[in-house]
Amino acid sequence: TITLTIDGKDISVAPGTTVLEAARIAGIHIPTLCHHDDLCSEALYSQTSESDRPKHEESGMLATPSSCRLCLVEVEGLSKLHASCALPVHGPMTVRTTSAAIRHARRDILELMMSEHYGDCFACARNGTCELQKLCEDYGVTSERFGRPRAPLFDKAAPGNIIMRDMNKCILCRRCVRMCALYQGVYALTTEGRGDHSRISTFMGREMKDAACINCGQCINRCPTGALTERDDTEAVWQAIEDPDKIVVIQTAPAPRAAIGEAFGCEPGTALTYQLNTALRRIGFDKVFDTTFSADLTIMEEGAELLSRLYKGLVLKDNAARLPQFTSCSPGWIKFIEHFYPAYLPNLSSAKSPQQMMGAVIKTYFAEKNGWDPSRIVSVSLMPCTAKKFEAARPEMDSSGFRDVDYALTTREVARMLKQAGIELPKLEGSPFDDPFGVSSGSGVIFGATGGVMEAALRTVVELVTGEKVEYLFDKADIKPVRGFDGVRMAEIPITSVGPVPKLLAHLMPDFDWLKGVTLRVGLAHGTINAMRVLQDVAEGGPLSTCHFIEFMACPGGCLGGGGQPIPTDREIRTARAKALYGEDAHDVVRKSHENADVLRIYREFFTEGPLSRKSHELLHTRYKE
Ligand code: HC1
Repeated sequence: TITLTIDGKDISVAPGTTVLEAARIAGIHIPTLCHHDDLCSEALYSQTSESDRPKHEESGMLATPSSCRLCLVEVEGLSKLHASCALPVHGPMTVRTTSAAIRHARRDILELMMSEHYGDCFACARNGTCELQKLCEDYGVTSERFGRPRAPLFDKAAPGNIIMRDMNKCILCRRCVRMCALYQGVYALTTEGRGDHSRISTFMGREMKDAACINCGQCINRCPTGALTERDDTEAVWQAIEDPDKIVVIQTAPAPRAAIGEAFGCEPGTALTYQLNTALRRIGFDKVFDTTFSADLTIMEEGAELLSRLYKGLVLKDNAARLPQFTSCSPGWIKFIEHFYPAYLPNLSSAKSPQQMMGAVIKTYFAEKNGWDPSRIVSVSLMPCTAKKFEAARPEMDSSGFRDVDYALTTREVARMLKQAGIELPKLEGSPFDDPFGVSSGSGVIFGATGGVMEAALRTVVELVTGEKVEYLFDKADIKPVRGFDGVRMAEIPITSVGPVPKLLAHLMPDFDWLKGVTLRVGLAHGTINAMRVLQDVAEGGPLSTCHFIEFMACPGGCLGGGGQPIPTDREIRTARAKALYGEDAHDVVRKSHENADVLRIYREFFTEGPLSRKSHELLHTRYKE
């Protein structure tokens, strides 16, 4: 290691560490708009594969682009100011991060940025969370020394996009480009032009809706300004709430409950599940349902599908039953496989996502139970995800004769609605979810973290097959081998004994004897660049090709790191949110999907022929085409 001194503090770092990173390690803040903790060299080292590294190094993608120049520092013995993100530590150095010259230079840079920044801060979705706005405030940028554009320089995104780009607010930091390439492997965004003519664009300058974008929103979550935002659906939802003829219901996904507090000043990882219910009723929703109920329903259908595929493949030798089965609840992942790996579409579970399953049973089972006309119901979802807007609008998602979900709102949009209503969320009393979708299991809650869907599926499948409590194999039903944040993971669960086939699955197979002695192999990937690695491994007959079931989540960390979550989101924040979800699971009375009383009731009252029956196929399953 090398020891350097920053602002009088000695710090030992590995050679090659940048001065900016060394300062961060020492807890010394240096302002920057192009660096992001998810895109620092350490994070990227674990994120990029060895084979990809030379390609990324050559394109300069791995290094902070050093484009904003705000991280200027003074180094003893060197005459000028230096951008600390581009200054590697190669020997003992003495660095100052603050001085009159540094402050003036930073203010000059901010004033120059503002001279090209067209946009009304008050009308911007990032007002209050904009990093540029914050720095202008910190550095006293109050004048328009170099002027301001009086008219937009670029057109705004056309209607129809889910990811909205406003290049009038772009500061060319390239966080979005690097995130899309290095974490998602999608390359929907690129930098075009040189020097003064540089701009962030897409292939052939297409609108995002026409580019090979998966709508994951990871670019939005890294953007320092309002140049990237999601389509705002809040006004349409307010209108529905105001309409006396409409019954407006909302379902809340697992991940937002562990994150929405951040928008109200809470520490990351503060779970506000029940306060959120109270708040949503207060702003006018008629019913608040728990998406974790339909996550449990998904596990019943997807678990039954896995057993059915295994039976057809291993016993009936039916090659049409494609293995490994892939999870299908992450809409960014679905779009990724549709765009880039369509040959693997038959591997996708046909189960709709919990969002869509909930939508389908709201407008059928729930409407029937209450004697309500489904055309009067407006079904809204609170999701951590921008791609859920795309999923809700997919043409496949209306098998009940109505759209399963009418509006998918992100965590940020709902936080904004609550603020517009003057609600101080953390101060509210909690209240329960509404019947008949109010019971959740811990399994449904952990869906929001990478590995959660797999853990939920294993708790149920292992118990249904063996007839024994999964606790025999895993202490407290915590299936730790599938947890964690490694980008690609694998785990094995041996089936040493089998029980009789439960009544709910009796129409699918006569017995489980064929499973005795089988070792269930499962895989996991989060961030679509890791999904790509898994698919390549499967294609090449590598270890993951021997898996029976693989969970894929488009966003780093799973839904808790979704592109619709509060900004900022980084590794530390994802870890805190995961802790909150696993904490809620650990304290839940019901922790397994097949023990959820509301799920068992819907199979008694509505899907009476069980999972994978004609009716469940019609409402709870779908097919994705090339
Ligand atoms: Fe997710 Fe899912 S967990 S996809 O990550 O399967 O968005 O939170 O709601 O649908 O339950 C997202 C989260 C979410 C669905 C569930």
